[in-house]
Formats: sequence, C-alpha cells, structure tokens
Amino acid sequence: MAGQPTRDDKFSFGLWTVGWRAADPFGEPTRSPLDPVEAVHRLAELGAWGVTFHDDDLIPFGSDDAARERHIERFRVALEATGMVVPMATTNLFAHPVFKDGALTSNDRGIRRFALRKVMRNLDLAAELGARTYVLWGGREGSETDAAKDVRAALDRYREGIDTLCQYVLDQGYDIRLALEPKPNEPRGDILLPTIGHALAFIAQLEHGELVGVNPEVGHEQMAGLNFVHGIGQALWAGKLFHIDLNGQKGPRYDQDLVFGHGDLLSAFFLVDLLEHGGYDGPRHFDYKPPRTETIDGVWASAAANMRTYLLLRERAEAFRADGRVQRAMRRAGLDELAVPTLADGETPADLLADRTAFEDFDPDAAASRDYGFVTLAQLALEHLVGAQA
Ligand code: GLT
Ligand code: MN
Ligand code: MN
Repeated sequence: MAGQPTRDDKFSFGLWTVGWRAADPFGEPTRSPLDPVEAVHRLAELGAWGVTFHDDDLIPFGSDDAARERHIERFRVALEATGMVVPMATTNLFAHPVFKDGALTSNDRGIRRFALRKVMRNLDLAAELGARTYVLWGGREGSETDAAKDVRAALDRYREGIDTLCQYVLDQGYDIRLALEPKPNEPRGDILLPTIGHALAFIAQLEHGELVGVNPEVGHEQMAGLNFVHGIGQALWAGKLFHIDLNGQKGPRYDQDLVFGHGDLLSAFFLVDLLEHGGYDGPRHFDYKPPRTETIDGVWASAAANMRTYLLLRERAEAFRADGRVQRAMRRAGLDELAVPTLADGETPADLLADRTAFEDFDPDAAASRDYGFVTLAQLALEHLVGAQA
C-alpha cells in the first residue's frame, strides 16, 4: 500500500485552500478564519513539502507597512520551524471591487497600472521567500457582454502586462518564471485565455515567452468539456508545464474544486501516470476547496486525502506499466510505433513520392483490418486502478 507522503513527493497547498471559509454565492462562511501559521504547521505535519499564497492571503489588503512586516515575519518563522518551502506565489487580482472589470485588462487604465504594481510588490516577496514560479490567474479578465470588451485590445493589454512583469523579473535578476492559469468562466461570464491551448497561443506572442508557461487546473479544463490529460500532454510537449493545480471536478458545471480524484477518477489515474512518466518534476500542487459541510477536522482530512489519492494513483500507475500483459497490449496498440518518425532519417517528400510501398502498393483495406486492442488496454488500466490486478 502507498505510504505516507514525504517531502520528496513535492506536495504543496495554497493557503487559500485549507484556509477557505466556505462562503459561497448563497451562504455565509461555515468555518472560522485559519491562521496561515497554523496552516503551515498542520500541512507540514501531514507530510506536505510546500505552501503557496496570494499576497492578500498572508497580508490582508490595505495593511500598513508595519503590519505587513509582522505578517511576513510570523510566516517566515513558521517556514523555518517546519522546513516548508514556498515554491510558488501569486497575486489576488480578483477579490477587491476595484478589479470588478479585470486587472491587467481592465478598461480603466489606472486600475491596470495599480494591478501591475500589486503584482510587482508580491513578486519581490516571492523572490525573497525563494519561489521559482509566479502564477497569474486572470479570473476577472473578461466580460459578461461582448459589447463591453474589445478582445483584441484586451489581449494587447494582457500582453503588455505580462511583458512588463517579465521585464521586471529580468531587471531584478529574479530566478522566477511566470505561469498563466487558464479558466473558461467564473467569476466572469467569459474569461480571456480560457483553456491551455489559448494560453499557449498567447505565450507565443510574448516578448519573453521563454519566461512564461502554464499552470493548468484539472477542473478548469473539464469545465470547458476538455480532456485534461491531453491538455497536459500538449503543455509538456511545448515545454510549458511550469506548475499544476490538482483537484476534482464532475464535468462541465460551476468550478467545484473537489479533492483530487473525487471527480473524474479515471482521468486522474492517467494524469498521474503522465506526470510520473512524462518528465514533469515540478510541484504537485493542490488547489481545492474543502467542502462547505466540513469542520476544521474535515479540512485536514481533505488535505490528507489529496495527497493519499495521488500516492495511491502513483502506485497503481507503476503497477500498470510493470505488468507484462499491459506491455504486450501497448505493443499491440502501436504505442511504440507512434514514437517512430513517419519519414526515415533524411527522407524527403520526393523520396516519399518515389516509395511505391507507401501508396501504389499500399493496401488500405488490409491496414484497415488491424485490431489495435485499445479496449483491452483500457480495461487493464481500469482493473489496475480499482486494484483488481494487484
Ligand atoms: C482562485 C482560483 C484558483 C487559482 C488561484 C490563484 S485563486 O482560488 O479559483 O484556481 O489557482 O490565483
Ligand atoms: Mn478551480
Ligand atoms: Mn487554480
């Protein structure tokens, strides 16, 4: 059975996750505020390795300089006492009413400038605390009506904002990369950069695209009806998977932020398999919300559940890959063949034209009769997932 989480597993949590007081659009909070210092201690005891934060999670919006320093100092002491690291930080550009029409893409220029300053200030703190990734989730960048937002102008401003932040990172000599977090909607009716694909296309237009990648969240792609494993595959392929937000979601509906694996479990299995075997070595970051029904005991139980689910799925994925029947089924399915280039080394289009076996003598009907055995392979995966092949 999967063991206890250790620091080597690189599990991290946002302060806003376990600290969520469970206010929703229909109801008041069901839990009391959680001191970030206690969150650091409890997460460390549970086996987490890192903690992440928005500026306002740590330092309430509007704090004066002295209060700000006190909050940071207490947090720093907790990090030192527990050995917890801060792999990532981010900015709250969505809660205060000033951001009701967005931050980096607000129609109001003064608000855009204020938003940049808010990010720059927290980038300084992120660098001080050793963070290597800075996430930008643009939840308010968007609109409810197409009459109110010129998308092309908004993308110009978005690009200008990210270019400015990259320039700041370079000027300061920070060892930090930015990661854009896509989401299709909520809180805005439609959010800019709604999916991994949109974010990757945007990054290609940036001045310092090499400093910018993505921080995809399981539930956000699934809200758009997309296959998260395919999205992560493409982000890895592009060399842009800088960070990841793990959680659970049951199909296209509001953003549920369930415990990892408590949504589409089969997809979670293939996701862990991909992360573990696809060359991702960054944080395994949980961005979930302990359900509103839970007391603080349930908060800690849910934090532990995220890590345990990941470890169980990792163990199942390893057993899946080590199983001889799976390896045979993968060969039959042609997975190794897909890794072979379609043209031979040095072969040109003219060479391909001259190859009669590729066309004139090729028998499409015979090729069409191939049985890939995909269902057998899928069933083997499912049986490993449920422990039937253990
Ligand atoms: C907010 C959002 C998350 C983002 C966080 C980073 S804030 O809770 O729902 O998906 O990752 O800004
Ligand atoms: Mn979410
Ligand atoms: Mn997230």
